[in-house]
This record gives sequence, C-alpha cells and structure tokens, in this order.
Amino acid sequence: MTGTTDKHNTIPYTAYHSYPEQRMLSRAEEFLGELRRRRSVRDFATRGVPRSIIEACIASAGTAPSGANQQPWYFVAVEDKEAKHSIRLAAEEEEREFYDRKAPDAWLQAIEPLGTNAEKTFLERAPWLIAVFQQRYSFDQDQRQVKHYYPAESVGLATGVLITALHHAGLACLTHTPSPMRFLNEILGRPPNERPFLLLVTGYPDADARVPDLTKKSLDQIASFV
Ligand code: IYR
Repeated sequence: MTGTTDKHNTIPYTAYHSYPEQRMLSRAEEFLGELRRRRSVRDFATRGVPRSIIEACIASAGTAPSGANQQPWYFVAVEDKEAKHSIRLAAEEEEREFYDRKAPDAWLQAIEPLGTNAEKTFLERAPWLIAVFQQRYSFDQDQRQVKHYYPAESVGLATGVLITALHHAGLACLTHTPSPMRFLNEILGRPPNERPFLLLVTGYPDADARVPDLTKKSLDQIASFV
C-alpha cells in the first residue's frame, strides 16, 4: 500500500459510499443548487432555534480535516441574552473605531456594496451566536505546550463546514469579524491559547430580510483545468 507507514494503527474504510457516475453528477449539481441559495444574512428574526440543531451543526464542523488531526478549534454557542448584549456592546465599540478611524478608505470602499455600519443589531436579535476560537497551541498531560500546525487553515476549513451545515439545516448565518475580538475571551471565559477566529451569527432570516445584490464569480473565473 502507498502513502502510509506501518507506524500507526489503521482500520478498514468501510464508511465510504460509492455512487454510479450519473448519480455522482446529479448529487454534485443538487448540492451546488442548494449552496447557491446561501446568502449572508444581517436581518434576523428573533424566533429561537433548538439547541439540538446547533449541536449537530457544530459536530459537523468537528469532522473537518486539520493539521496533524489536532482539531485546533473550539466553539462557544451563545444563546444567553446577557452574554449576547455584552458581545454586542463590545463589538460595536470596536466597529465604531473601525468605521470612524481605523479603516483605510480603500477598505470602506470595498465593503460599501454590503451596506454595513457600526450598528450590530443582529448580535442581539439572532437566537444564536457561535464564537469560533483557534487554539494556537494546547497542553499535554505534563502541562507542556504542544504546538499546533496550520491552525488558521484548519479552523477555516471547520468554519466552512459549519456554515454549510447551518445552511443545509435551514438556517441563515453571517460571518462577522469585529476586530480585534479579544473581548470574546473575556466575555466567554476562554483561555489565552485560544484566539477568536470569527463570530457566526445564526437563526432565521426576518420575514422581510433583504440581502445585497451580489453575484459570485463564474466557474471559468475561479478555476482552470489542465
Ligand atoms: N467588521 C466590519 C467591517 C466589515 C469588513 C468586511 I472584510 C466585510 O466583508 C464586512 C464588514 C463589520 O462587520 O461591519
């Protein structure tokens, strides 16, 4: 066998499913159709979402591949009103600094089509906020630091799976990145080896939710085949 050494335990890969090529193509196209309906939403309804749905989506994120299988992610799902209020206050403070002072004109121009501003009502209206943390290192049994490999790539992959899982479940979400986000460690009681990666806001779209009129690049703009 290729690509493996005998220094590790292996088990037969029995979970694999194969499909006829016709079926593969229809599955791939159906999945594309479903993903094309995904939009980042900022207008959320206040209707609650059962915790079990959020749990299953986070468990999906936990299936992502990661550097050395170190799984350098941690998710805090926030439903508590007071915690969401604290997060909104802290995020809006950072955002005001961003929009009024820190952001270069080119950046403000780039996000202008999104119509965003420093007011983050969705941080309180949406039923769930999922704070995604990146563990830059962990600790072994002797409390020695263990370096993590490719933590940003790994957490990015897991976040992509999470966004896809939420959409697949029938929820809307928004990737939100107030910067800096260290306040999340304090509010959510996470340790210093965990760096906030982003905040996912999730729930149902408001009945009259609107989204920016944006398009995605076409396949030939994003890929070539050689
Ligand atoms: N973090 C700010 C600004 C912002 C930045 C990017 I890049 C966006 O794609 C959207 C917004 C905010 O959330 O408003």
